Amino acid sequence: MVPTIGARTNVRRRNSSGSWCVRITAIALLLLAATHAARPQAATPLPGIESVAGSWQLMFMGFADAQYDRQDGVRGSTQIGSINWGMLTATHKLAGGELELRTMLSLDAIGVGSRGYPELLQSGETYGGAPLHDRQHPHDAFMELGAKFRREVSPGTGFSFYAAPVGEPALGPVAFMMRPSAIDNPIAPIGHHWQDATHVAFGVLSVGAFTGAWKLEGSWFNGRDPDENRWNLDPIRLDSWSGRLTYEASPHWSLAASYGYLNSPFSYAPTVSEHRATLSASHGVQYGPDGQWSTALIWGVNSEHGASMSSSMLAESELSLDARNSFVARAEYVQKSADDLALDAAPFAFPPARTFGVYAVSLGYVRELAQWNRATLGVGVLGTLNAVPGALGSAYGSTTPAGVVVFVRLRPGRAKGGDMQGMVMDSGVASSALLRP
Ligand SMILES: [Cu+2]
Repeated sequence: MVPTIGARTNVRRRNSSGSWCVRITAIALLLLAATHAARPQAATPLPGIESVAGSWQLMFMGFADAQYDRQDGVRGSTQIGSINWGMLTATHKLAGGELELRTMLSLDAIGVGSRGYPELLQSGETYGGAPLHDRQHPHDAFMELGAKFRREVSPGTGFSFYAAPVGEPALGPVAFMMRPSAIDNPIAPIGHHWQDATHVAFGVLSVGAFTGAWKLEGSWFNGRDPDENRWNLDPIRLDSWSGRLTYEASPHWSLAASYGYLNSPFSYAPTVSEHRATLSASHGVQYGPDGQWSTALIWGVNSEHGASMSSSMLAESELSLDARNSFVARAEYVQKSADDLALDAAPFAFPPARTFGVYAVSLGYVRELAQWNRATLGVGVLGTLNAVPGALGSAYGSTTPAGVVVFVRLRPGRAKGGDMQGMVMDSGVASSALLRP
C-alpha cells in the first residue's frame, strides 16, 4: 500500500483542559526567575548575557512573555499564556579546538498548556493523539542537550562534531526563535513544519567541515516529531538524515540550502515518511550604536511518499530603530492539505490530500519599557491577517480571519547594540546579522 497524506489521520482534536491557576503562577515564577538568572555583559544584537566561569565562557539567551492571544473566527480562540525558552552554552578549549556544551529549556507546556497556543492556520505535532491545527504546539522542556566540538586544521578551515540526545540537525534555516529577523516576534511561522521544525529532534549526530565562506554539514537524527509528553526525553533514534550547505556570501549576506529525509515523522501515521528541502537567504546590517535591520527569505518544501509536494514561502524582517523600538513583519504562503488542517472529516468533506494555498501577514511593534544591565522588559503587539481560499471561508468564518497577540516580555541582556561576542548561530541565517557593516 502506498501511504498518502490522506492516510495520515482522521482523528479529531479534543477539548482543552488547561489549569489557569497553575499557568498564571508559573508565568509569575518565570518572570521572577528570569530577573534573577541574569549576569552582566556587553550588549549584543541577539540579546543575551555573556559571562566567564573559571576557564569556561558562558552565554545565556532567552525570553519569557505573558501574552494575550486572540485568534478570530470559527477556528480561533483566545488564551492568556506564556511562551518562553532559555539557552545556556558553555565553551572551553579542548584538544586544539573548542568544546561547547549546549542546553535549551522551555516551560511552554505550563505557559500555554499541552495543546499549545491559538494560531490560525498553524499545524504540526499532536494533542490527545490527534494532529494539532490552528494552534502552535508547546516546545519540549528539553529542547536541546548537546555537545559540539569544533577545530581548525588551518586558519579558516576545519571540522566540527555535534552529538545531542535532543538537539538540532543540519536541516532548514536557523529556527525562528533564534533568527535576528524574528527575534522580537514570539509567534511561530505557519510554515514551521515545512522549514525549521526539526530544531527539536530526539537524537542528533552531525559532522561538519568549513573552509572560508563555505560550510558543509551532515546529520543523522530522529525524524519523529516530539511526542505529547513535554517533560521527558523521547526514545532516541538515528533513523533520518540531512545535509546542509551554507555560504556566507559577505558579512551581510548568507545563503543556505538543505535537504533531509524524515523517517516516520507522524506518530498517528507511522508508515508515512517525508522528504524536505529548504533554501534560505538572509541579510543583516547594523547602524549607529543600537540600530539593526535583519531580513530572511525562506522556501521549504515537504514531500510525503505517494503524495505531491507542498511548498512554503516566508519573508520576514525586523527593524530595530534604536535600543527601545523594534518593528517586525512576516509574510507567508503555505500549501496545506485538508489533512494538515483537519478539514477532511465531518462537518467538512474535503479529500485529505487536497491542498489549499493559505496566507498569513503579520506586523508587530515592541517597545522596551525598562532596561537594566542584565534584562529588559518590553511590551509588544503583533497583528496577523490571514487569507484562505473561498472554499475554506465557512470553515474559518471568513476568508480573511485575523488574530492579535499582546505581550509583556522579559529577557536577559540589554536590548541591542554592541558587538556580538561569542553567540554564533549554527547555520545560514543568523550569522550575517552579527557583523557590523
Ligand atoms: Cu519549534
